[in-house]
Amino acid sequence: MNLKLSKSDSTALQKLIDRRVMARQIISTELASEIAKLAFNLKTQISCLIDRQGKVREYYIGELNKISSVKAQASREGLARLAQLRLIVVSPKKEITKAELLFLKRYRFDLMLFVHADKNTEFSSSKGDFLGYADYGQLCYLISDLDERWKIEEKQTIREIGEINLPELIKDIEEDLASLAETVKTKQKEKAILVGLSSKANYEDSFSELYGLTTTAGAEVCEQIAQSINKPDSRFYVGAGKIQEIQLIAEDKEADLIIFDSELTPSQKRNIEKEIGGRVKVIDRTELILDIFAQRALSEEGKLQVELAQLKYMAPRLVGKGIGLSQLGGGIGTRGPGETKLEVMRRHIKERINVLENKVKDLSQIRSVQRRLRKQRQIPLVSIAGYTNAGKSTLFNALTNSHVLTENKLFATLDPIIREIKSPYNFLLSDTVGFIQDLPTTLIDAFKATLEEIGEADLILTVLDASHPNRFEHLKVIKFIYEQLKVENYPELLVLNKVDLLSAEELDKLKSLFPLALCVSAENKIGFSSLIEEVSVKLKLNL
Ligand SMILES: Nc1nc2c(ncn2[C@@H]2O[C@H](COP(=O)(O)OP(=O)(O)OP(=O)(O)O)[C@@H](O)[C@H]2O)c(=O)[nH]1
Ligand SMILES: [Mg+2]
Repeated sequence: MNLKLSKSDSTALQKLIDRRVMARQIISTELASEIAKLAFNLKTQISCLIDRQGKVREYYIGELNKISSVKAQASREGLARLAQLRLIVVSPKKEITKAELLFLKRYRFDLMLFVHADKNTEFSSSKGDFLGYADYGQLCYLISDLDERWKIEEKQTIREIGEINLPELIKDIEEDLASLAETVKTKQKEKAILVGLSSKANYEDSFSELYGLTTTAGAEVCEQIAQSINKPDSRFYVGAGKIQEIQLIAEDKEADLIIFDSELTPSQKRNIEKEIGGRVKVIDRTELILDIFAQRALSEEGKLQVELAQLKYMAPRLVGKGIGLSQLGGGIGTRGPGETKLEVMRRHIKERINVLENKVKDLSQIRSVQRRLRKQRQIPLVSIAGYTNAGKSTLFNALTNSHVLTENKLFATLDPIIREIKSPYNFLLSDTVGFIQDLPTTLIDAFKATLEEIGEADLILTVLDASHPNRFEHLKVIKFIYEQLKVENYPELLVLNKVDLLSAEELDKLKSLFPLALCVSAENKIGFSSLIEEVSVKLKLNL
């Protein structure tokens, strides 16, 4: 800030340094009016921090934009703790701004006092209590109400404020906040802000899918932010200005997580964390998917594969960092079967990746032996594949009388399962992990052993949720992943599921688009006999 200080102003400013007020007083009327006079004359805002002993620690001239001397104190555990400092904002402007209230929250000041600096005042004069330039004061402090978060008291004259018993007030505030810390401890869900670019191809679908992924992972979405720039910014993914905005929103909404709708490059992630980091975690779509997988992996094999995928994702992002990942705290993006192992440094991670890769190779071998045995028995294998949440497991359960978990959530199934179907034609049916657009390549890699199952099939049943608004997109993604798994030329049957949710008209339209497809409702067991018949015919032809 470039202020042209007159000699007398600068002497006045000098005199303010190292001032004290009584420890039991928020501010003395003298100090308040001295600062107010200066603020009024300079037409600028002057703020200061006073500690609990009453010593003025620091002054800030101009709008507050950074308080570098104080560490933000916003960990959830520290909710009842205050900064032991009060913030006094003396300004010619009439009202407190949101930005200042956010400072109160971010640094958890004991309280904030806003003093209106004015000469020809109506407020305090009308009360017969005008002290030079300090017109009225307004107290603000944090409260336990989760929706309000702070209380702004009615305007008071500075003399009235000077008479408040500060230690008692702080005690009341701390007691109130302690109750909040208890509430928050029992409140489990993390709050997430989703960030995407509206220039991304079909970004709305991608966004709504990200929403589904977020809730599946167990967080709640508190805000969605889309920016329209042509291509991702190489430094921050979104524009630099947008990052500031996101930070403010995150603070305002008390978000725990910011989730980016694409995979971030290692440097983008580092830059964003530098700007926004601290209390909020920054993760991308890939990490979110990895987290869901980590939560869902039950079998040894599944856990192994998830850990491998997580490590492979993290390895390049640890370059030069060398910090324990445990420092990120718990929750989405940090969970995983290998959580304790994730604390080892880069070098160890590399070693671990090697070990895991070998184990996965072993698994592949075991699976291929099993497959060979199956082949010897001459029982054909039919693999169910398709987009996540299409109803694959529901179909599997209905056909095999099993009870694999089915859920209206993404990635309910992770571990492959195979059952035999005896009548009328003997074959094996397998259910496995679903697909999703932008399925992280690290995951495809790590889940090779699982997905190879599809590659061994004599017939693939591609299950499509025919009622989904993005069904055609889903089909494209499925084909794309088939290509990656090199199974695109395999014998295949398209199964249009959830037809119970379609109108007769829509169903006819789909039937004419896909004349060879089988229409079923896995949930209502509709269309099964033609499905089984068609499977039998195909298998006989292929064997
Ligand atoms: N209305 C209707 N809902 C269905 C039908 N089939 C499955 N569902 C529902 O769709 C949701 C997903 O079913 P799942 O069988 O878990 O889907 P999935 O393809 O195995 O999903 P992931 O394992 O997560 O990849 C569940 O809520 C099912 O109840 C159907 O034919 N009609
Ligand atoms: Mg499933």
